[in-house]
Amino acid sequence: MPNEQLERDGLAAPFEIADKSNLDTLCEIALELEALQGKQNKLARMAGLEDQQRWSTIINRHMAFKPIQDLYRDANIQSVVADCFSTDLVLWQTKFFPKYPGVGENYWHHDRIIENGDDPINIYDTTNHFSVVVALTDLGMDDGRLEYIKGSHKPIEGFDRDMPRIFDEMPEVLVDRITPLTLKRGEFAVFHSAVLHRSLAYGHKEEDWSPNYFGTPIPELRSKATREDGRISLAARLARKDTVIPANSGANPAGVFDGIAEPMPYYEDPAKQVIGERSAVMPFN
Ligand SMILES: O=C(O)CCC(=O)C(=O)O
Ligand SMILES: [Fe+2]
Repeated sequence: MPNEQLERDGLAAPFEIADKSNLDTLCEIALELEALQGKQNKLARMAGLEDQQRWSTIINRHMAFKPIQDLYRDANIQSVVADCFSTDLVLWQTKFFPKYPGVGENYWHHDRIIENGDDPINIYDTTNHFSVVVALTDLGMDDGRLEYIKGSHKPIEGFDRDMPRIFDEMPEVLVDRITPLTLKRGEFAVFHSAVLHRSLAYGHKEEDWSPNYFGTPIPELRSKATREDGRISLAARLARKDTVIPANSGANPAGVFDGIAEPMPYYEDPAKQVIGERSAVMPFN
């Protein structure tokens, strides 16, 4: 049965997962992976690799961590996705979004990152690219809240969609469509991946917020925040089964399909993560 909200707004929510028993474990996985990345990035900086700051540890860990797979087998996620988008889908990307005091915003963007192989993005095709976002903790108004542009899965008069995937200034014509998406722990939303959305800097009060306002990371606040202070969402991207997923978008950052390689080697292309030259011998004198 078509979901009226999804048809109209491009997004449907809130739904509730059937089994919440894994939520704390999922948070723990996200936080440990993020902490690991922080350490790796610090070491990369100390090695002079300023331009090699990565966030690969929090992307595509569903092959390595069974609780993530179990989440996507949840009876309610399965039935809502099947009702809304039908079956024969693949999950090709997952990403944790941990935020706590001092963490900045995620700019306006859409999740239609790929089309089919190298094909150009076909933004208004509503048959094939979908997103699911699950609240692993409450995602409230002040918790780095998510917002989306109602109806942006369809052409909107006066809005030219020929623009970068990520941008910071919402065109005036769309400002009155900005809609908060708040979710309680264990709730989830589904949306057409073309729907424009963002999340605010953590801790912004609504009265401090105005369209086109963007917070920046505040390192002093961030370093004081404890892991329990924040919020975490987990986003997944789905595509029709026969979609050709480009190798660098749908890869396990650890290398092989179900690998858990920690720490992560800093390779541009995970497919190159085959250790060929092992020798540690270098000229001495
Ligand atoms: O939760 C967030 O901060 C961002 C989520 C997001 O961009 C997504 O669900 O695709
Ligand atoms: Fe997104």
